Formats: sequence, C-alpha cells, structure tokens
Amino acid sequence: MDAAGDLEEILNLIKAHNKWRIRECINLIASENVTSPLVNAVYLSDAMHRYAEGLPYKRFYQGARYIDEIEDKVSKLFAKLFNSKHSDIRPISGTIANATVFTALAREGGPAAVVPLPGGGHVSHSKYGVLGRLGLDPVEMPVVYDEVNIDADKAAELIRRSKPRLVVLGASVIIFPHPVKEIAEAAKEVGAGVVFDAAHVLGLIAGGAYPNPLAEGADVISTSTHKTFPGPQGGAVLTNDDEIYRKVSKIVFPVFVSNHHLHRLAALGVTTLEMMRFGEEYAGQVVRNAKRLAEALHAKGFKVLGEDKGFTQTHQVLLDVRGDGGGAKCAKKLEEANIIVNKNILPWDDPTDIVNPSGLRIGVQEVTRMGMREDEMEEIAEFFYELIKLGKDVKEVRKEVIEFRKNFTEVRYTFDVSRNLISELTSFLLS
Ligand code: DSN
Repeated sequence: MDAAGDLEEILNLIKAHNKWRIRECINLIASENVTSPLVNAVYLSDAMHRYAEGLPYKRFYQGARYIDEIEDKVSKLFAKLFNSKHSDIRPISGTIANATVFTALAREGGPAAVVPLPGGGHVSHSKYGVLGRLGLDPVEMPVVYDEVNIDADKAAELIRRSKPRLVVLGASVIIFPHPVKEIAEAAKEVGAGVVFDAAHVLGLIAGGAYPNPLAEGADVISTSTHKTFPGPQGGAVLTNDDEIYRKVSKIVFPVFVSNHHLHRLAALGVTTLEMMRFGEEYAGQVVRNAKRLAEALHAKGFKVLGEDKGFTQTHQVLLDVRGDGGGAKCAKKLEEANIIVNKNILPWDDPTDIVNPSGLRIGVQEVTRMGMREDEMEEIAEFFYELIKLGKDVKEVRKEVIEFRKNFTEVRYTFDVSRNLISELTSFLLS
C-alpha cells in the first residue's frame, strides 16, 4: 500500500475539481448552487462531528446545548422567511423530506397523483423512488408538453375521479408555476393532502419571484435547501398545519433520520438571513437572467421550450436539441468546453430511455449568484451557438470560457464580509 501516493492522489483530485468547477466552468446545473464564504466558514465547525438525535432540548445524547439553541433559532427563522407556522430542518435531503411528508399524509398507501417523470417530476415522486417504495400508487397528471406544466383542468378532473390520498406538485424540470390553487381545490374535495416539492424553486419563493405554495393551498412544502436557495446541502419541511407538523416531527426521527448532520444547521441559518436581506434582488435577477438566456438562445436558432409564454418564469431554460444530436451529445460537447449542463428527458420522452434524451436543462441560479447579469447571458448563448450550431473547435471555446469566468470570482447577495474577516471568523469559531 502506498499511503503517501494515495493521499497525494486524493488531494490532487479534489484540488483539480475545485479549480475546474469553481474557477474555470460556467456551472448551469439547475439543481446546484454555491454557498457564500460566510456560510462556508460557519459550516466547517465541530458540529460536524456530533450527534443530536431527536428535537431540540429533548435529545438522546448529551453535549447538544448549543446545537439545541441553533436548531431552535434556525427553524424559527426558516419558517419566518416562508411565512410558515412550522418548519422541520432535520431531513438531510429533499428525498428524505419527501419520504417524511408522504408517510405523514398517506401512511396506509393508496393512489397518489404525481407529475410524471417526463413532465419534470422527481424520481422520489415516482414508482421507481421513495413514493412507490412506501406503497403509494402513482397516478400521473396530464402535462402540457411545450410548457412542461400540469394541465390544470385535466389534472383536477383526474383527481376528482381517482380520489388519491395525496397530490404531489413541484418538479425538477419547471419553467412555469404549477397550478397549485386549482389542484388544491380538487384535492380538498376528495380529502387528499397536497405536497409541494419546492426543491428547485425555494430560493425564488424566498425572494418573492415564485408564488408561495402554502399561500395557494398546499398543505405542506417539502424541499432541499441548496438549489435556487443557496444553502448547505440538506432538506426541510414547512407547514401551517399543526397536525401535519406533529406527524412530521415524529417521523423524521426515528424513521428516516438518526443524526441530522448538525454542522449544516448554523450554515442554513446564515443562508436564511442572506435570503431575508438579499433574496428579492437575487431571485429577481435569476428570473431575468433565465429569460434573457432563453431569448438569446431562441434568437440563435435553438428550440427553446415555453415560447408562447415567454420561455420561463423560473431559473430554468429548456432546450429541445433533437435536431442538434440529442441531449447526451450536446451536454458532453458543452462539458468539454467547460460549460456544465445536464441532458434531460422532455415530456414526450420515454422515462426508461435516458441514454440520449431530447433535452438540455439549464439553470442560471449559480451564475447569477456569481454576479452574472443579462449581458453575460448573451455571451453564454453565444458559446452555445459556437459549439453546437457552428461546430467551432471545442478547445477554442474552452479558452474563451476560462477567460470569461475570470471576471466572476466572488459570491454575491451575501453580507459584505472581507476575506480577512472570514478567516478571522473561522479562527474565532474554531478557537
Ligand atoms: N436530481 C436533482 C435534480 O437535478 O433536479 C434533484 O434531486
């Protein structure tokens, strides 16, 4: 065994990853984001070594006196940001949050109305994921293809007919707000609970750029905390309903989480405060950037979904690239030029055939957080055009991308704390 060699290799690999993804790439994966230096400083704490099963002040371990206060404070702040009565910030991922609320609302199984995978639904809402494994039987709501959105009238009719125990809205591919109000009305008539999976749009909700599903009739939001909401990776549940909250808090632990990764709690608190202060400005810019990118790509001959409704009202832009070689080929080519997107199935695709789907899914939340605005969206569209439409040499485009990226090195929409103060803060927190 060559421990020194292995160590060097691991260190070099992570260093190379950091340099590539942080400094040299245009990151357009719709489900990612970057945390601020302040959040990073708070994230790296002793709390990452500790355990605190249960709820604040009622733990199964000693040693959690400060964690109790942090968790109590951050859950209250997080609930306040979303105008929600309760929050549970212990689920360690969006899928765990989904498993928790599905169990809380439909423990006995039965039909569940869901967004189909090709319509943007998340795998955890499907028969392949946690929903199916919990004994729920997915009934797929109809989708308007070009808008990648639920057909509100047909879905309401389906709900009235199939009488599900649960309706799951929200999706991983989402360019227009889902019709929560109309669906919730039908769901109430048949006694079904309405879950909105806000993982993708949480930061837009926080900033008022996407309607708050709780205000529109959803019973509960389940979410992750690291997509448009630029927090540490994790999950959360929000609800105004005392009974749902009581059930959720009894299910998170001991059913789906033992320890809940305590170092992310304070970091989530700092992100929550960032979003209280800067969320509106950030979310507005995200949506403006997505629109501009969509318009610029359309003008350059790309087939952009949602044209009739202005392409997008979220962080996402969807391209149908069947005429350009398909999603896999385009995503690979873009990656070679340091532009990171993912291939994606679109409403007409077979969800079991993901080798070369029709689409590319693009998200602009991370580049917005790095300070890019409408002009930069035009430049990004030009890179797409050069690579995919003109067939320009990938190495040439990569050079241009690396140069372009040099102008965007600081995370925006965060408190103005200089790098020196961050390292002082880190030393203070670790001393
Ligand atoms: N698979 C993630 C996404 O990219 O949307 C969500 O978990």
